[in-house]
Amino acid sequence: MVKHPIAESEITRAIVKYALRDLDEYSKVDVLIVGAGPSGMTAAYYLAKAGLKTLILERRFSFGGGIGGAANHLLRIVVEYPASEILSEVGVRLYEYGDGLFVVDPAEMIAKLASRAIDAGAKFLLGVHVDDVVFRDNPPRITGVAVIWSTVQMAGVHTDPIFLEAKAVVDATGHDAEVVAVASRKTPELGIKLYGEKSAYVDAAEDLVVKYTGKVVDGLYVTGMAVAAVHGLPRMGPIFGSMLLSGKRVAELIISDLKG
Ligand code: 48H
Repeated sequence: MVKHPIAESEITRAIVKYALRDLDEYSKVDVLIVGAGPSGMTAAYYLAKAGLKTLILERRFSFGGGIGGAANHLLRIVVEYPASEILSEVGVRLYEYGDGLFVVDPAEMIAKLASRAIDAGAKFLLGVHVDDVVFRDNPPRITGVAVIWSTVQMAGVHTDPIFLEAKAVVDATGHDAEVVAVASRKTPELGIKLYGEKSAYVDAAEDLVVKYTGKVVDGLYVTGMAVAAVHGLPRMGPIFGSMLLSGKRVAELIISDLKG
């Protein structure tokens, strides 16, 4: 039973109580993923499923990254075998086209990847922009990220960030590899080099992105399109198999590094 009249101040107190509890609880996690696109959400699903405390930070107020824009606004995307198995696992319906290619509804893919990651235990924070990393030397490594609210970042006003710590940070920010880029630019002693994404070559890109998925420096891993940016690999357009396989691969590597 709702107690009437509902006091405005109680709504505020309820929000503050749980929002601050979240920041307290998730200020230090096992794995912190930046970006809730296909690779980040797939990684979050497998990491959380393996029992790792997993936080995913997304600067928009929505999930999905590049999935929703689909193929030049034609509202379908393509996934090939065996990445299609990942979508089957999370309950996304596949429409067989032939030659191992499947057509997928992007809205269904966004909803089901996000919901399965959350059900597995991953925590999403939306509207959070990652603008820097936290590092240590001797040995050089990444130990966390600096965040500000996206609205503050968009307003162009300066505020100092807050810091979140993690045993592993995953750059799943897509084409610009924003986390690796800032680490490389601001902390050259980490020895990180960005080669920049190449033009389209679908068949090569799909294999190479998965192959090069992994650790960039201790504590920092890369998945999805950010792999192409870091390692100078071709793009692949609206076929999403490598994004899913890369998310799964980065999760497997981190699970092995953290749990042995
Ligand atoms: C917080 C951030 C920040 C930040 C970015 O672009 P995405 O969908 O990334 P992937 O790699 O999982 O998938 C790429 C795919 O969508 C794609 O673009 C393909 C396959 N292109 C091929 C081609 O040839 O063009 O998602 C990245 C997410 C987005 O939601 C961003 O808003 C978010 O990361 N993000 N979040 N802090 N600094 N930077």
